[in-house]
Amino acid sequence: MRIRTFDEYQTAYQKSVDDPEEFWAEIAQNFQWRKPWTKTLQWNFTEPSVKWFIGGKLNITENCLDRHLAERGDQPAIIWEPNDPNEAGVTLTYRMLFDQVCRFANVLKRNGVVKGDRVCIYLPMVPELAIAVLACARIGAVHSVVFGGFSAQSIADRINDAQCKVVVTADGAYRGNKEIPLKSTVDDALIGCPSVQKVIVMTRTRTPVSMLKGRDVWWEQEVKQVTADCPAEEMDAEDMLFILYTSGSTGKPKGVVHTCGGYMVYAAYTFQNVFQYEPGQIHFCTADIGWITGHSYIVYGPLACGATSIIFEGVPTYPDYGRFWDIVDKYKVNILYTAPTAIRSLMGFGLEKVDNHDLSSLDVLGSVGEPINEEAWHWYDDHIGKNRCPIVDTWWQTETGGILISPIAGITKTKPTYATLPLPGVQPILVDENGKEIEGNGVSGNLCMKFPWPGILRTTYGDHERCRQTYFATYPGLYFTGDGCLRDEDGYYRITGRVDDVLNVSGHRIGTAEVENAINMHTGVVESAVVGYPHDIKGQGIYAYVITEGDAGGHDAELTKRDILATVSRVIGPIAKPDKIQFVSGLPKTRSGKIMRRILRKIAEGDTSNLGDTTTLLDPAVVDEIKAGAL
Ligand code: 7RM
Repeated sequence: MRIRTFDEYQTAYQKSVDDPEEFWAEIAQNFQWRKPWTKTLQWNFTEPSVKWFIGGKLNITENCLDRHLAERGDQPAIIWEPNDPNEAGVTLTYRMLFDQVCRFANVLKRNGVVKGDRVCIYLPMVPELAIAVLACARIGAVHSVVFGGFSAQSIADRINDAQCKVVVTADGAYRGNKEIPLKSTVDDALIGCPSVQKVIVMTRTRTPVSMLKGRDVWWEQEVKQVTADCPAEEMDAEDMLFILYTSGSTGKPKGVVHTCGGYMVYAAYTFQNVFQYEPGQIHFCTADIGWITGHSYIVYGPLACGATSIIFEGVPTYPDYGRFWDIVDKYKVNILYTAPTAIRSLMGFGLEKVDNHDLSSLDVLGSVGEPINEEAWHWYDDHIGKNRCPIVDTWWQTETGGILISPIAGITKTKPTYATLPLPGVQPILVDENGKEIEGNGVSGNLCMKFPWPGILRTTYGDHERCRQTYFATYPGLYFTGDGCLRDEDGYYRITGRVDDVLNVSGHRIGTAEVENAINMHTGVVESAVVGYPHDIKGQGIYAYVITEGDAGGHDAELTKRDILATVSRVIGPIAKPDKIQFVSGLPKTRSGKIMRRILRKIAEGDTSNLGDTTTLLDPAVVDEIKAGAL
């Protein structure tokens, strides 16, 4: 399963194209299956229907835990670094993690959870988050982790969409110098969530919380009532493992569904190969487990490979902007996997807090979540990797389950800002607007995939038609990523960003339609249009054009803006707050009523010299007004 040279990469790649079933069957042999599969792959991209390792039976936690006990039961599986560096951390060996997962799995059972039930997890970055995730997987319950930065309304939407039976949360969370109430947010959410029968609450901040009799129970008390004996549920390879909500260009976030067998094989294979993980290495992925990066490269991928994975509760700038380097130095981190936005924000503080740490343990640096600009790439390379650590710029999505296009550390020659080459099993294709393949090198187009890999999403929860429409209908026969892409003279891929109405703000994926809906819920707002604009640190910032009833540009415009931000925070969460709000009296629309976002994007970018063709506009005068008032 391990690629060691560029020749081996090329051989593996060729084989994965010539005989994908045989290629993935060999890799899947490296895992523990209760029963072997009878057919490796069945698929079509029209329904779509993709099934891997058909008939195979397994439990992913037997692969992430049980399997390692004999050989590395006493090796750390998880190292937890708290928000406050003066608080003691926690190290869980594989045996300890196994024990705690089994116990919490029994707690879930005690509270009525059975195979197939959905469990919503809303926790800070504490070991219990990984424990809760794995406990669900152990008993065949489907986890739906919701990032701690989402609002009560967003939690409620996700709980209702998946009809979750149980919620696992904490009293509160520490993030930098802030204390964030979690349970009270869950309480607000649950007013509109009739499917929820039980709430399991762990204590973290010990802030006072309301505990409803018959519904709310304490994590710590529950685990005392159970044994650590919990046999793993036998799962079909295509049984659902988890749902993870992600934003698209229209409507509410979709519940991306991943299944047990293919996801496991893909997360582990890509972890091992992209980062060239060696036994005993310490892996530090700075993402939150509330995003796919945390699912695949903090929890499942590393644990399936028997690695030691760091869970960091805090933020890169607390108590100071040297926190990442503290952690690298303290635990002798070998693999560091972070986002360009973090690199860009730390770059701005200079080298003082970098150079007073020993970073010599680092072997591999990873980047994920958004395009990495040349300057950040070089800063990472020069000052963190000291020009001796390969940088892997890993391109992938919630829907892909794992990394699709990336260098293999130390093996693929890197090129700043390029995700370079597809991993074995991945068959990218660039197409033009009409879906016609763009062949050859030195070209760009819309990035699609023409063949399934084991980690591809299977459906969007409760709405398969939406899955088909979103990913498989734009270009029949292809999976459409929503990203634009350039293929250079060497056949190297560079992702240029979304071509749809999805924003990437600090590596967080946010739909413009979602933000518009939230703004439109604000009193007095008639209509709004949201676009992205280049932001030095966040990658993209959110620019909102808002029409209000009456005169919003009057003396209380600033106050109204702050109120709108409060509404967006309440409806979606603080991560979706616009950076700029411009009040306008109209929006540039075509005669058929479509907002011309191209024009709004140009103005938000500060480039008003050439707005392109505006002849189809209903009222061209509105553009001059918007230009004049641009922020
Ligand atoms: C892993 C993750 C997916 C979107 C994707 C891209 C962008 C992710 C890179 C990247 C350029 C990268 N999942 N993206 N990685 N763009 N280079 N290395 O982020 O579902 O939250 O977002 O993120 O636009 O479509 S995600």
